[in-house]
Amino acid sequence: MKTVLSNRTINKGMKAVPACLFCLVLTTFLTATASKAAGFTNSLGMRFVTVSGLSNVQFCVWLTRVQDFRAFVSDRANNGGYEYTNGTTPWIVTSNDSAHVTFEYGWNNPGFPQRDNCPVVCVNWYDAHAFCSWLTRKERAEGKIAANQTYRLPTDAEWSLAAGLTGERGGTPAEKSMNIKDVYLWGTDWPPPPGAGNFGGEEAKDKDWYPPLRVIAGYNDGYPRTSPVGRFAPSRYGLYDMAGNAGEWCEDIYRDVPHLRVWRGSTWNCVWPGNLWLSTRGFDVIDTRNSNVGFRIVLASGSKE
Ligand SMILES: [Ca+2]
Ligand SMILES: [Ca+2]
Repeated sequence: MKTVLSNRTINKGMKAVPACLFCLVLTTFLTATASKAAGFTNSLGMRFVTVSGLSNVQFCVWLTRVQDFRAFVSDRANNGGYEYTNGTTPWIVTSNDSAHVTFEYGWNNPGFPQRDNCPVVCVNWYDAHAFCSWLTRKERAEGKIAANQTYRLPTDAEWSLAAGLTGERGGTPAEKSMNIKDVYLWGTDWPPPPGAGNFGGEEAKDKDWYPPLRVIAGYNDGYPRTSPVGRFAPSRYGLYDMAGNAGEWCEDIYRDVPHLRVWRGSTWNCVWPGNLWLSTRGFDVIDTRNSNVGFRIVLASGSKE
């Protein structure tokens, strides 16, 4: 990880009996409002909540899990011919070091054991898009979501808002990266307080860890690689793993070349304070698969894409 994190370097509706048209309209409005506030659970059991300042987007509280991605890969009749081995071979990250390996590795074998409820990793930006397209088609057909609702990756700006990061300056994600210093998801303390997230703590230094690399002294989260989603303190909006566990692809170009895409939210192998600042962006080539990067999806309204 260099400046930035590059793996190469480094609830129910209301019930009422309306007595008039006004009451009917009001009841409908309140029901919709209550449902939205309570969140939405999709056909895969992924839970979505609203974020202050984003009226048309709901964020999944979890990173996309292995079990979610498996549902996509397994649905051969409807997944658009998704073929994992058409992409680049994956990078298996052992710490801040990484190695290119064969297709023996991948989303279902990232070089360490994965539980079904751990975040899927070794997925590139195209894989994440293919998952979103599949899920949108599937749930529109099932009537689970409306015709104007779409699953997609968050934008870089949406991700910042969801993380509670405001006041950023700069145009591109590259210009914004690391501009707000020493601000973490949990505040400004270093090292992280217990239970803050899954990072490169003392538990990470096992036989596969790159020997010269330090870990976060005095911090032990119990998970040397990925951890099941939802195990650590959530953000103010109830989103889990916004710091640590797996990195999260976003829609945006990192800077002026289209093949470099942003990812946010730090990873299980982050050990340097700057890597955990909320303003810090990661980036990678669009077809890169890393064992520390996955994705979080949003449900957007107002698009018929
Ligand atoms: Ca850890
Ligand atoms: Ca994360």
